[in-house]
Amino acid sequence: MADELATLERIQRKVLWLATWMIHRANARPSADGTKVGGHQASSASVVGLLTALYFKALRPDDRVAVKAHAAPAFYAIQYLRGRLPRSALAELRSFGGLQAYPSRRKNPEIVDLSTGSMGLGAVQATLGALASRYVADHFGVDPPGRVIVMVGDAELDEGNVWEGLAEEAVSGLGRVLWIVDVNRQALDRVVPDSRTRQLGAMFRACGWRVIELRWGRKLRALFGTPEGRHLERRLETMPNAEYQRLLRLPHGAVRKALLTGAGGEIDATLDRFLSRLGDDELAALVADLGGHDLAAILDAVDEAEGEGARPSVILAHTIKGWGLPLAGDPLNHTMLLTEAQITELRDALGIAPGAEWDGFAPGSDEAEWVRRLPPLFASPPAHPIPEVPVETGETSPAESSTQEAFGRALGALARLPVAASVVTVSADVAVTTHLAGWINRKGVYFPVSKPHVLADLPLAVQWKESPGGQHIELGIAEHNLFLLLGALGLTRELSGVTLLPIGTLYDPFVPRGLDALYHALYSGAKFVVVATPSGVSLAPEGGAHQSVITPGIGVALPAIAYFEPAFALEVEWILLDALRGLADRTGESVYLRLSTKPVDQSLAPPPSPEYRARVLRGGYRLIDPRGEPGWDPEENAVHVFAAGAMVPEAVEAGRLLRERGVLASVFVVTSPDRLYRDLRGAAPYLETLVGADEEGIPVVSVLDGHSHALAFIGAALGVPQLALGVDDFGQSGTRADLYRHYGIDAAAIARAAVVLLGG
Ligand SMILES: Cc1ncc(C[n+]2csc(CCOP(=O)(O)OP(=O)(O)O)c2C)c(N)n1
Ligand SMILES: [Mg+2]
Repeated sequence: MADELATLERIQRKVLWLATWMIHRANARPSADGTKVGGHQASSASVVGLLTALYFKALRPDDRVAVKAHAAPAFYAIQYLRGRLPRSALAELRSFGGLQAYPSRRKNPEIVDLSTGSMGLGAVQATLGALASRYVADHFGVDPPGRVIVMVGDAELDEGNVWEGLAEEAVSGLGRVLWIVDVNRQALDRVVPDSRTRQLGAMFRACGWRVIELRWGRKLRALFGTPEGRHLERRLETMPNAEYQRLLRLPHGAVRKALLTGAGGEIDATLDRFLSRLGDDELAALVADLGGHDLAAILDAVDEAEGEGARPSVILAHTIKGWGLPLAGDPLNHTMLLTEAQITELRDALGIAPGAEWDGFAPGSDEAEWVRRLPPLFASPPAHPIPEVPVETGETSPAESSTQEAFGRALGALARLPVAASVVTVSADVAVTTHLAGWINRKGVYFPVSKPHVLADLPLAVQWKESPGGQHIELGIAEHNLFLLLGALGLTRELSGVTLLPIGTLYDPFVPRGLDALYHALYSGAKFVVVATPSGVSLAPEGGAHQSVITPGIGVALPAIAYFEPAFALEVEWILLDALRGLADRTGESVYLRLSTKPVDQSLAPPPSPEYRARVLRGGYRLIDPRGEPGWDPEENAVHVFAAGAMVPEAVEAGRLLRERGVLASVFVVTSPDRLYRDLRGAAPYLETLVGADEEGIPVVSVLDGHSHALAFIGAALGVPQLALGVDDFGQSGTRADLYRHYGIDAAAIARAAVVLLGG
């Protein structure tokens, strides 16, 4: 054991060196534009012991780790030492095409299990990943997952989404989850407030977690066991964070006095006597003896957590930010870098010969032998077969239907088909109002353990039966959790080999509420469908706070997800099936369906055809075509109206009004502003093919139930004048007609805009 620890001790020094050196060299790269490269030497150093204990001892091949984002360099050093990264990669930290500043599954899936970066998001997505893999185990009989180990900074826990995640009921039963908090009492700018550090244990306990405190190292703990040592313990335990930080920065000769003249000013004679037996250097080292740097204590804590099967565990590992570096404990060390002189001094102190800075372990050394005997780290398993997504559901629509109802029907129809086995739905307390009731009645609600179906005998429209066999996951009202769980479910293919087809529903106005989480989930590489409904002011009486205005812009701007806003029921089914097929075979992107509760006359839709279907998926089609009619003159009386989703009937009506005035309008249905826009960069933009060669110069009116700018690119793309109509203000209550009139998106407003463009 002593030998083992000595080897691990040498390994962690190597990790510390390589992490520090990597950042140092990245900042020494010649920079053409003078941009600072940066890096986090202090944040890396504080977890060197924790990472060493995991990656060189505790981890097994089925464990997945979400590494503290700002410790990426230490993580990369470890991947190198474990033979998973070439030496050349280390030198390319933060360079174009090189290693990312923060661990990124999207960019480096061979080494990064789970992406982190934006405080709190990666940690919660990883944790919900344990729920996702439990789901997969419950439904597909694959091996139960290994541990999910999540490393976070202590100030990272200030992010509210962390506690939204931990408060979710199912999380408290995830026994394979282990969080390790790097309690270095420092944030970026500030020392972490004392109350915060003190509360942490209680906060995790309140969420049902087992809390393992790794406060002090073994030397201090041994002293604390003596009657006199208890005085030192009391002094250190009650010391405010800022004062402790100061202690770490004092010259060794000043530590004793600082300990003796603490709060109250009275000298503790017993403490004085006790300290007098220690030398200055010894005392300074002693007060810095923290549990998070004590390899044996860390390994014991990880073992202790392992024994806890029923609930998640957290290790509160106290550390020093910048441990082992000259900037250790400096309250401003977050972005600090060692100077050239300090690097040289560190190199010499660690016994690294000049010229050997990038070297790994010498062949034949104890460390090299140790690494050779370690089991492999996690690697993505091969994918299991996935059921085929059908071409159609066979469902028909009534004469009037909203796109939201069409979604509910399509999902209900899917529930009867074999592909349904792979579909899992998620909602944050709006399942019924987003039309998931039919699906839930058929498939049940998922919970990792069966719950008594207490309400079974009541004549309820939705049967809420919770069991490990259910296929809908209902969360509390937290859109961050919704998107992070979709992110987790959308990565089971990569992490467990089983492809799920996750569909999440929420009210469209609350997409921005979870936007960071959605962004993170997409960045992490997950694939899923978001059905956001209802949307826009078409939700008339509900009022401003529930009417989404800015989401079309979000849909266009978000990478890795295609935004669709269909007009007719059949289009909803086509888009949904196409999205699921893309998720199943991993050839498609995630999809965001923005739907409406507005009933729409389905007889306005074109007759179904393969060509119509293909056009819907490309982003739009021409619905009304007056070319060839007598009197149609592209230079005189022709106009193009591009309308999305719920505004299509208004556009059709505007066409009728215009015709009365001798103006002939082509009405185009935009099913995906996003696809149309992105496609503009291609060699033959689809938008241009929608408009005929004989229609050059015809002006454009665009209209959608959302901010006008989402379709405002069309005129510029076609090189014609455009008036972009939409909702450019907060929503408000009223009838649909009131609101359409007020925001200038009704048929009369569309017609007026056309006349203005024609110079009328
Ligand atoms: C959402 C978000 N807000 C702000 C930041 C900028 N930021 C990066 S690190 C950091 C402080 C982190 O402190 P802590 O979690 O304690 O990490 P450590 O002390 O280990 O570096 C901040 C505010 C961020 N990365 N993400
Ligand atoms: Mg910190």
